[in-house]
Amino acid sequence: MLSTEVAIIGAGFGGIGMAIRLRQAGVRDFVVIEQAAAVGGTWRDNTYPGCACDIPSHLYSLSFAPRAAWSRRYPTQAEIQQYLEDCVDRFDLRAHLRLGTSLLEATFDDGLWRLRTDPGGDLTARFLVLAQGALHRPALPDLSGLETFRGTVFHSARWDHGSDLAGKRVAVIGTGASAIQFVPRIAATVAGVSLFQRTPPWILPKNDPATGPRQLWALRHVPLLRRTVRTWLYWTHEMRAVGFVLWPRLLAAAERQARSHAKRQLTVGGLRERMTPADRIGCKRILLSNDFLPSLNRPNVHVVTEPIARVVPHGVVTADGIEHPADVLIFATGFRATDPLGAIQISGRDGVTLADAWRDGMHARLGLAVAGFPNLFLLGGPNTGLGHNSIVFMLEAQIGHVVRCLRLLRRRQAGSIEVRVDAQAGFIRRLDRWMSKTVWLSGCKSWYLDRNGRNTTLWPGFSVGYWWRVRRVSERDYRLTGAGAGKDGLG
Ligand code: N01
Repeated sequence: MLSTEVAIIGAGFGGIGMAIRLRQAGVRDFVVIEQAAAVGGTWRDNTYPGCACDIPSHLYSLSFAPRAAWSRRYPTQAEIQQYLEDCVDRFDLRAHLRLGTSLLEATFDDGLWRLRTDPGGDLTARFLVLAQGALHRPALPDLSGLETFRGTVFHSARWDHGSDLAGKRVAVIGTGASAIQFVPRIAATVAGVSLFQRTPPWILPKNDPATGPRQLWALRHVPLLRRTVRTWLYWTHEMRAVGFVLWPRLLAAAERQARSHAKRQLTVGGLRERMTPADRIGCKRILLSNDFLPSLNRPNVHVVTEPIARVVPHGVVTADGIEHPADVLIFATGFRATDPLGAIQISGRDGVTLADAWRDGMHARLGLAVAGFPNLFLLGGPNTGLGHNSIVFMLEAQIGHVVRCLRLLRRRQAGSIEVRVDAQAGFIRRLDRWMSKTVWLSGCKSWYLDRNGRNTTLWPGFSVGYWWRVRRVSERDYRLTGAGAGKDGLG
């Protein structure tokens, strides 16, 4: 059986960032297990037309792997994917990658994680880092009659590039972050779009200028400028947390801006009413777009707000009995963010599985560690997503914490590290208290909430506050046991 010091699951921002930091800490014995054939995570999966990020490029990248040559303010999917591929080469990570390999099961036994993968058989690791993130399992609504549909069906995160949409009647379900990006791109070539909207999103303008040649030159040659831009972007985004987590009423100004954006952009009668959300801005993710609302004015685009009753062989029937003909059905219905593990079975100390521990919803101390699961770390775990700033900042803070945990173990010559039950319980109590003040619990239904209505996805505070909490590892919070047998690095 093969053995390694650290097994990282997932090769998105979290997994690649962890691998870079391990190498920089002198650890050479680690593998990155990735089910797909390439790195990139959600940015590899989402290849739909117009896919781009809504956090600026210089902030949506690893601080320890800066890149000057971003083509515009907000990175496109292709650029982010290329950036992560470049990171693999720049930090010499290729030999550590096990692409096309799925983790099926991991069991903590006798101080080691025993992993079963497909293909690849068995592997043992002292430490297991789950870095799959939350946006990798497409959510597909259970629509009656779907199996009878005769046309092409796919999810926006599994875009069927072999299917030519030109001249087709396309039904799109959902008006979230993905749909608002691809609908304007396909609207001009398809025969028609029926856009099924359950609740409308709040949309703000996207100020997305291309990077000019002089700017590019300066960013390439003046590293201090790049760092200053990043710092400026970080703090201007961070300030927005005041409205999200402390005083949602402060978001009223953003709501006014979104209303006037819609008023300017929607010219067809009745659309403004249908596109005005009833919930408070920020309760669901705020979207940025300059071209989505104008695309709804097109004569071949129809916003359908009547609930879907069923799918029939050649279309979608709404509750009012109207059939909306379709040749292609695209689900833009998001991800199973509150159930990221799927069928992967993680069994900790005493044989308890993570699915059991999370039966009433996901929880982890600081989103990083779960009591009963020694030597297991989560990146992008429960309650570490952000509504206002870059997730990459949170991932970097977590990666730093994991390296500090490994260093502590090495210093204490211990074999395993596990978060204490009381430290975890105290944290969850505080988290729920902080969460109760946030805009995300102001009454809307969103993918941030689990089936019990608990927000298990977002951090209910400032990201700098998160960084402050994870910057140190304390033995008050973690229990160290056993004798260490580490092989390399972290001296
Ligand atoms: O998914 P979503 P997404 N019947 O969950 C609707 C990141 N991301 O793929 O709002 C009918 O936002 C649902 O309706 P409602 C980003 O974090 C980022 O677009 O629940 N409709 C909603 O309209 C984002 O938040 C970027 O009422 C149904 C839509 O489907 C996250 O990924 C780009 C339905 C789902 O929207 C997910 O985005 C893309 C049903 N049964 C993604 N079920 C950027 O950085 C769901 N809906 C720009």
